[in-house]
Amino acid sequence: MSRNAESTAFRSALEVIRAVEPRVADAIGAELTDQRESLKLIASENYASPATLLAMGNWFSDKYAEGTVGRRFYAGCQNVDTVEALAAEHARELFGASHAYVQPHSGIDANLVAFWAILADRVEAPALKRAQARHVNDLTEADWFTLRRELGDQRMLGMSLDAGGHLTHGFRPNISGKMFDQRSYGTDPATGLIDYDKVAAAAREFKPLILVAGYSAYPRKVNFRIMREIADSVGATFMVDMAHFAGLVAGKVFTGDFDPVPHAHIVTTTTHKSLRGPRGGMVLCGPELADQVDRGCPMVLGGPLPHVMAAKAVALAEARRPDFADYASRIVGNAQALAEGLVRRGANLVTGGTDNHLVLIDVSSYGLTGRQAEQALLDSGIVTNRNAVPQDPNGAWYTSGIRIGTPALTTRGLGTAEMDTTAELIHTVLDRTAPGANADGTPSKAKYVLDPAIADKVSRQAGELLTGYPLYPSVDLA
Ligand code: DSN
Repeated sequence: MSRNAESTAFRSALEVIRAVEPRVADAIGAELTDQRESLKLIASENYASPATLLAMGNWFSDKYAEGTVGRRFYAGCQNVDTVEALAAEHARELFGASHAYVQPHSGIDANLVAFWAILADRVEAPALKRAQARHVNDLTEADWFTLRRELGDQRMLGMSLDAGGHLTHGFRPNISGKMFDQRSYGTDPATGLIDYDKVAAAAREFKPLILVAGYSAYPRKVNFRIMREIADSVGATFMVDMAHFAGLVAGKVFTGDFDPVPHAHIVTTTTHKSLRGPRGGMVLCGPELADQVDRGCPMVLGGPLPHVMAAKAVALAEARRPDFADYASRIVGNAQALAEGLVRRGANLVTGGTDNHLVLIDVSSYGLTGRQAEQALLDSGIVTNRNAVPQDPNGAWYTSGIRIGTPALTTRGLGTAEMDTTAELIHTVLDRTAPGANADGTPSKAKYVLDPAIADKVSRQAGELLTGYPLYPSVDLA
């Protein structure tokens, strides 16, 4: 696609928007400038292609399409059928899955679809059978009461939040924690790694209906073959949330025991992280759960977003191209170079390094909380996010960690040499930042002291690093 065509498309779109609400057009333009100028190291973010972005901005947004391909509750869905079928086909081919459901609007939605598909299969279907009913509407009041109790009385075992698990894997502030009786498995305090024997022991003791694997802040691979064996040994359904590392699975960096698709009963993901698609979710499964998964809407989802499904189809088609595998392997090479650069300069990393796209720095060795470090880095033009580390004494708000990831910078084209420079910039900021104090002199977990001259210098250096790697070089809004 020519630079001209993409520039014209985005410029024209902004002109049309500006005619109605110029402040929105300005904010869209400003967002591009901000993204172009910052060293984005947020592990869960990326830059979708112009084709993916443009596929979302159109009249598909106007269409209701509850139901599934060829079986809708609304008329006139033939074009939505086309894009939904295409997105699902690309997903199946890309991941080697027998079934793909591309309607979830986000990762939490994908997880809810999976949880309720499992509950429908493991709890509701047997209850219907026992009552000799075909549909929940056919149950007596008493049987319905019993079933509702049973649905709300199931167990889930997932990775603990401070070991890198995700809020949607059964934690109380999230709906999943209110639905399930949840227990967590953590990581070995000495190595920071998952201890599979301990997971197996926890599964034997707790006997969960669902064993969940997947993470948002664990810098290593997970052996899904072993996790499946553990699930099978206690009769649990094995679910993997691969939202963070779907791009590494798609790009065949995670294969064999580390590819969740052949091992899990059901796999969920977002489409916008390392997979580099539009914001959204997706569920993959085998034939046993396919019918239940397809009931995601209206079970827990509103009408599908056809414009986003169109963009999913485009992004998944991109991920099937051979250059995506190269991209995925560069993500990991860059994360490892970043980790090595940080360790060489004295940083303390959870597990000492990384096998995937993310690195977790324990900033307590710099005398800082995650919150202080996050802000000091932001002042210096480096965008990261604070994150708890295992057994974090500062909890989930202040934290003791900084999570950094390489999918976005790798999309821009930065390589291992630039990652070493990035490590130098991060280390400089953390090393030169001191914890601050409250007005009464007590230590603060949020305030910090960083010489503005250092922040400015690092900011300039970060900008220089990016000049060789323009973001959306095909898009000129001037
Ligand atoms: N917000 C995403 C992340 O940063 O990991 C997942 O919820």
